[in-house]
Amino acid sequence: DQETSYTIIKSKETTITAEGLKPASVYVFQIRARTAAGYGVFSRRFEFETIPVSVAASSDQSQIPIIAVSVTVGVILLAVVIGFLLSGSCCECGCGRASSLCAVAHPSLIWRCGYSKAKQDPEEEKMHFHNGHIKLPGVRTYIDPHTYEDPNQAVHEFAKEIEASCITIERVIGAGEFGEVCSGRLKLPGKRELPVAIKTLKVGYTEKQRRDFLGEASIMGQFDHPNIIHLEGVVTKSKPVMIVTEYMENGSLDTFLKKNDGQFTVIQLVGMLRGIAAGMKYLSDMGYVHRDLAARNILVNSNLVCKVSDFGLSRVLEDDPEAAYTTRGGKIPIRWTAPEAIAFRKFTSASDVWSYGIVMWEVVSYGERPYWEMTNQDVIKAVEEGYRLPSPMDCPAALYQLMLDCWQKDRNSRPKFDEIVNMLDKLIRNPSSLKTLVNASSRVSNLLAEHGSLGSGAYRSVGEWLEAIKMGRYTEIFMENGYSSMDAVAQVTLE
Ligand code: ACK
Repeated sequence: DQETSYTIIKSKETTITAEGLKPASVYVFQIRARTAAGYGVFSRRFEFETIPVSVAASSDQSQIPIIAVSVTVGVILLAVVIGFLLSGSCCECGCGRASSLCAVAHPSLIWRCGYSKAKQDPEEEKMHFHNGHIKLPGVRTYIDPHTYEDPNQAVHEFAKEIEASCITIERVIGAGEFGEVCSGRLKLPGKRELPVAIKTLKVGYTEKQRRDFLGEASIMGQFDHPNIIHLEGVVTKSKPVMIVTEYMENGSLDTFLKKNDGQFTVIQLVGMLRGIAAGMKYLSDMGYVHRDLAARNILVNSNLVCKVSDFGLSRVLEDDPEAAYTTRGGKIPIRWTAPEAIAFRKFTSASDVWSYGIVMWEVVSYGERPYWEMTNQDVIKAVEEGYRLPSPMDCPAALYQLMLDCWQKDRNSRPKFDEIVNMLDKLIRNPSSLKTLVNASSRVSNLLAEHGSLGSGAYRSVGEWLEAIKMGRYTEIFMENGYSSMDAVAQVTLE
């Protein structure tokens, strides 16, 4: 339950020695087997505590081999047992697959087969697990394409192969990391023609690029929800390799909102947010953590329906121009990411909820950039110190409160996506609840409260203070309204 990091050691042997352990620390070991059919379930947790440093230094260190031997014995025993289970009849449905593949083919048997949520991080040596949660019979679970030895098998398990001759490309609508994004039409035999978006893989790709490119289709193909972008299929048997999805007439949400600044009713905005929350609830129920939820990764159709898009593995973040390298080497879209995910890569549905709060703020402020021109480092520091984005202009108080709830430091205190959906539904059913807006004076007082050092002489001028809180552009307004000294600013009250 503590904020720890996790390491995976992959080995072809049935023994490993865990080296470089810290003294006086508790280590938990879990073991799982892997065959060509995929991963088995994790073993139960085995806990070991390393000896304190003073004992380690004074003793003849004879205890260290004991720990290593205990681990080794545990590994051997578990590898044998799990290996037996995997090769044997874990799957009771008779399909002859190992448990993880059985779960794909027969989701209702997940419980019986004891399927464990697959990892999402392609970096196999070191990775973090997401909160494992118990799956109920009949509940579908996301399966990481990496659990397939052959990525081609994964893509064909989850995505339909489309004949290139069924696709007409009409125009280029954008550029992705792997190639152009086009709009066009899909005419499958016996079906009516559909407008589609087509992502292409540029020529001269490497095998890894092809795998990563199609990885997105393997993920998207597992989802079936009105607020998740729908995969029509893939073209892999001819070139260029393509991913074909439903066409979203209004493109990505951030650009769409900027283009239509101030044009929607509050109910329309809440309707968009409700859709995104419903899509995210579906993903979190499936055990999928998005990690890059932001308005730029939401697509909007002609009916203003918002759909979550941009699925991938490490690629999601590689592809995102907002993602920056952290000191620990991971690439993270800082402004949208929860502090625990930035600090120790604890990506969970709760960190997706934090990002969702940022998306709410983007939507209500019509595509404004979160934290404006603050640098990533300043954002990290400010958020760590308790600073939160102020309410957008004309924001219903209930929506701003929900944003603040999503930005609770303690991730367990944040609302869950189903609670967010319920809350937004209530607001939509009772539009008068959206009439109370966060007023301008409390917007200011939030800023003042966050920066309590106001009256203490920390700033020599109003301009310096506003610069410090990244609000320098308001200096003139303060001056014009008579707030020309820090003493005058310190007198500002809610009233
Ligand atoms: O803002 P946009 O028009 O919406 O520009 C980007 C561009 O392609 C690069 O990603 C657009 N795009 C991506 N997927 C789709 C889709 N399914 N339908 C319509 N436009 C899309 C996106």
